[in-house]
Amino acid sequence: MKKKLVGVLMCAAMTATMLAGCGNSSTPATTPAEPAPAAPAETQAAAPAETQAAQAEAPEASGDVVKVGFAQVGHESDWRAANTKNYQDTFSAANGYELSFVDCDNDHAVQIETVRGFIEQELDYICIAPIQSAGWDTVLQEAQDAGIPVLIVDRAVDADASLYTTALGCDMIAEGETAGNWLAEYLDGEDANILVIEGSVGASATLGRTEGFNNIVEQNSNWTVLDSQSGDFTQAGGQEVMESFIKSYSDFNVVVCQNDNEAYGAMDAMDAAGITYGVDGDVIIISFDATHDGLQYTLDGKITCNVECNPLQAGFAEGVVQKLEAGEAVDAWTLVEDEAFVAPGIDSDYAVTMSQEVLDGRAY
Ligand code: GZL
Ligand code: ZN
Repeated sequence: MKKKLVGVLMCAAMTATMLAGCGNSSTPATTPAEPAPAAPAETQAAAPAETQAAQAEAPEASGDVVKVGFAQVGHESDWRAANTKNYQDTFSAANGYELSFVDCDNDHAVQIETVRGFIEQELDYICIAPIQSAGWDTVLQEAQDAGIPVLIVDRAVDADASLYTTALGCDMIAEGETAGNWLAEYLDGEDANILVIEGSVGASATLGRTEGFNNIVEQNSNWTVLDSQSGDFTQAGGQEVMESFIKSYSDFNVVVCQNDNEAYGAMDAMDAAGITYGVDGDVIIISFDATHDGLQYTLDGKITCNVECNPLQAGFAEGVVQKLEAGEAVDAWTLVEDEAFVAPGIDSDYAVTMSQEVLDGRAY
């Protein structure tokens, strides 16, 4: 089961240093702050081999304020907005931080330069949610040479684990396999003609979900993936790709959307084309993220299966910072656990059946 981060309502005046970035998100006036959870429990070995990260040099105490830079992917989805808010709530002035937050607008070059800017400012810690997995070795080496601990958060980088202090996030391959395993359970031997709306090109979330789902496709000889194109994790992208799919294919019965915003766009496109979907429709929609609106559509039976990826990850990042501040070693990898949800009336070994109570109990 997903670890529950018990939210403690602590309204705190929020100030944060915002650096010019394409889409700076506003800093909420007062928001409930998530307490840092207890240090992440020993986690199952995942992506990089489980090794105790080299104990990074705890930075010179910069007074009592800890300066943290966060190079965020962008503002492409509801999931991203929840993730951003969680970091701003956690690394707040009230909690003893000065957060330099930059929205890198899904632009890898901007993100690399943002990290270089953090290095020049000699921040105490740098968090990076990498837009893409490739192209990180050089700037990670620069941060290491500058003695600044780097936390790779949410998504993964395709770089040697010795180049950063720790990584944390969900297991995207497992998410893709959960979607596939649920589909096999639900179809119960029926044929599947599948269209996939992928996430942003080169993002580990895209690569992992695609790999995981295809692992299950390979186990089902009567399944065909008709096409797979990137919708860039946006609603507009999902609609555009679905519109092009509808022009090219007429015999599909499954659409896999690699996040909720793409699913909303795909539903708009199918509505316009008179194609029915959901538990009472012709097309099964599988989505990822399980954001509030995504789960509302799942509760309504429009999205049949929604695989969660928990955006409330800042507490884990703060746990790492606190341990480093105390001079303690940190885990090289922290898995953020998640689960899956299915429409009412569906029993599954792989997912929780949605109800209003489940929706009301969600933290985001
Ligand atoms: C997943 C995250 C993905 C979400 C999308 O951890 O990186 O990026 O699934 C977001 O909604 O755009
Ligand atoms: Zn933008």
